[in-house]
Amino acid sequence: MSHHDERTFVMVKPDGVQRGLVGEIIGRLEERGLKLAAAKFMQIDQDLAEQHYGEHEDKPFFDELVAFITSGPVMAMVWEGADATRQVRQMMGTTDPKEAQPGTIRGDLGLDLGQNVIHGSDHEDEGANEREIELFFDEDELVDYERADEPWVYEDA
Ligand code: DAT
Ligand code: MG
Repeated sequence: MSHHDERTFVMVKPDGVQRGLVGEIIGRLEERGLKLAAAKFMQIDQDLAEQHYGEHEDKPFFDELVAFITSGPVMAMVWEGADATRQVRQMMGTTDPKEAQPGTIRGDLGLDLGQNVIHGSDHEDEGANEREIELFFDEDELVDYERADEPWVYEDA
């Protein structure tokens, strides 16, 4: 694995799907130079939602969070690239879109903490990216390939 093979789990949440933002979000990640490694348009069931948000099970907003993420289809994806987990988090902006910087996905596309458009693995939570990828995808669903522009994104590609 080269240094630009880090993978992270990204999901357009039900509000983003309903608002027609899937293409916009995929476009931003693609244009950055990140590489799509897997994608699944799906409906999350209760069990998967509770596992995915397990770290929040004791929070007062847990039930609301699970209800929201199961309320409609999501676009679950794996994106790959240098420092991918942290870079996607920076592109997402802070959790509350009202505090997120303009230029970020949440800062440009959202206004409500409970409907903040996108999920991305937390780079401050060691191994969260791999855990979340495993929860949503089988190993054989991850596609390994070269993007034609890689030498123009990475100097050492
Ligand atoms: P992030 O999605 O930025 O990783 P998180 O993991 O702390 O944020 O929380 C998961 C989701 O839960 C978040 O995207 C929106 C919701 N959430 C977080 N804090 C909340 C709060 N205080 N009240 C209601 N919903 C909250
Ligand atoms: Mg989180």
